[in-house]
Amino acid sequence: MKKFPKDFLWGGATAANQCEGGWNEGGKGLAASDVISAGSLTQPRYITYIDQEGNPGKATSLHHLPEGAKRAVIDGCYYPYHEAIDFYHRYKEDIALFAEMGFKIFRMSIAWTRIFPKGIEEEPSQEGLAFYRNVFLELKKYKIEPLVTLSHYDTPLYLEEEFGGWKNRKLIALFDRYSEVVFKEYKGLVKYWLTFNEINSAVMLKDLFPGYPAHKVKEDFQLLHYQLVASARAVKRAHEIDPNYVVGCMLAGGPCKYPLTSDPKDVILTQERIQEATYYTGDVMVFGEYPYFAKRIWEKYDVHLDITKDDIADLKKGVVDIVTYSYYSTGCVTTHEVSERAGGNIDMGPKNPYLQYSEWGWSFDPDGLRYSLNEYYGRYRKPMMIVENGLGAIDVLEEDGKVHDLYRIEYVKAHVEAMAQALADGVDLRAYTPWGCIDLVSASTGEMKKRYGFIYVDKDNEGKGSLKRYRKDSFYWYQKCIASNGEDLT
Ligand code: BGP
Repeated sequence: MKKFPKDFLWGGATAANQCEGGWNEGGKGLAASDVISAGSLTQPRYITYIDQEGNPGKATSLHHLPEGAKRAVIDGCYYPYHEAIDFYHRYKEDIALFAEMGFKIFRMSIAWTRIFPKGIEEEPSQEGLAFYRNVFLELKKYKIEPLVTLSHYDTPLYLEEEFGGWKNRKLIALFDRYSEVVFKEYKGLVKYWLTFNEINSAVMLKDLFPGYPAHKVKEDFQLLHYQLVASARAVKRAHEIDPNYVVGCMLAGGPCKYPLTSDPKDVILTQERIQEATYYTGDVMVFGEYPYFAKRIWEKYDVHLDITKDDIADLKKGVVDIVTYSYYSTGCVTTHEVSERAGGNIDMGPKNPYLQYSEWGWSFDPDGLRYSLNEYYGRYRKPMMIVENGLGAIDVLEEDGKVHDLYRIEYVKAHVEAMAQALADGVDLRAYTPWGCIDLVSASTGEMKKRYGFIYVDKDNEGKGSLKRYRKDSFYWYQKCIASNGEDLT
């Protein structure tokens, strides 16, 4: 099997809202994610609000808020992101643990609201800038490269409420100011950047929620367009500020859909779904223009994009340097009737009879990683990074402080082997940052018990616990994997 390149970047990934906490500290403004409650596999997370009469209420993201209601933090509701795992105060301890595992790279995001609390200020918050500077300096101490996402499901709440979020073209300019500030501020401390986390997920809601309204589908394509322009502008600006900056797109999943049957109708539908969900977005970011099949998609959903000449020029100029994506599992597509559906944060379609599924219904498919790496690389021919991957599972902290997470070791091992195979295939793969390298709050369910980490954090779904960190068995396994550059996987 092909060896990993000598300078392969092993590490782990997190996002500000899911791990930092300190939601109202250091001058931070409210993010849209700060008003989302906890949920579970069976119970959705709610957005909380105060209505016109001042009464508190809650609604799922699919429902309209009552006329005049404003999203807000309400009494008596538990918000898992408010404290999360308190990385805000414990980052030194956590980074020391990452260093102990041998990390070469650490993926994290900047909370826009720490830099511009509402998103509209003229001047950035010095306190917010100082926080990330200190985190980067701490990483530097251990020679760990930061890989920084500018926007990881974390838009300032003010922009959502007053501007309608990314449905409004004005956000492009505001994002431009934010990205310019951080690119200038952290020059010399950061080399690798990602613009929007899982940017293509914006147009995947229609597949995930049956009955998703047609007007929302149109809105989603429009807001994705504004994000694509904002992303392209950020790439251009990054290169102007520092030609050494390496900026990537970050896509949700890969072309990871299989036809459920060999019925050509299933094959065609699978191809269409991959084009819609993945290549529609990826092609813009890599080739600088919408793909040939975009017109078909716009016609299908009756989308009339607000797209200007300047947008077209910006997209052309802001093509990414690297292609990165999150990979957890694969899905199936069929035109036939099926009963059992797979789980996931994006539509995974019917269950695949050849795969095993986690407690949250996500499939275990390391071959899909090799397959998707080849598919992406074959199309884009840019250096690749796997910036999320992992198994969300329930762990048991034993009385002696140990966590025997063999299932996680097996999952990661199989995916490391798949990456080695993709390297042998000739894919130019540069980095691997498994998701939630330290336990953090689940994005889909808001739970703590859905854990991904090599480091256990003592905290439960209700927010109780000492927040103490423990090394799981997988911690030592990954340490050995990194030390041997992916050769010792025992
Ligand atoms: C991705 C998100 C992450 C992360 C991950 C795992 O879609 O980029 O933020 O949370 O999925 O999902 P979950 O936390 O729902 O298990």
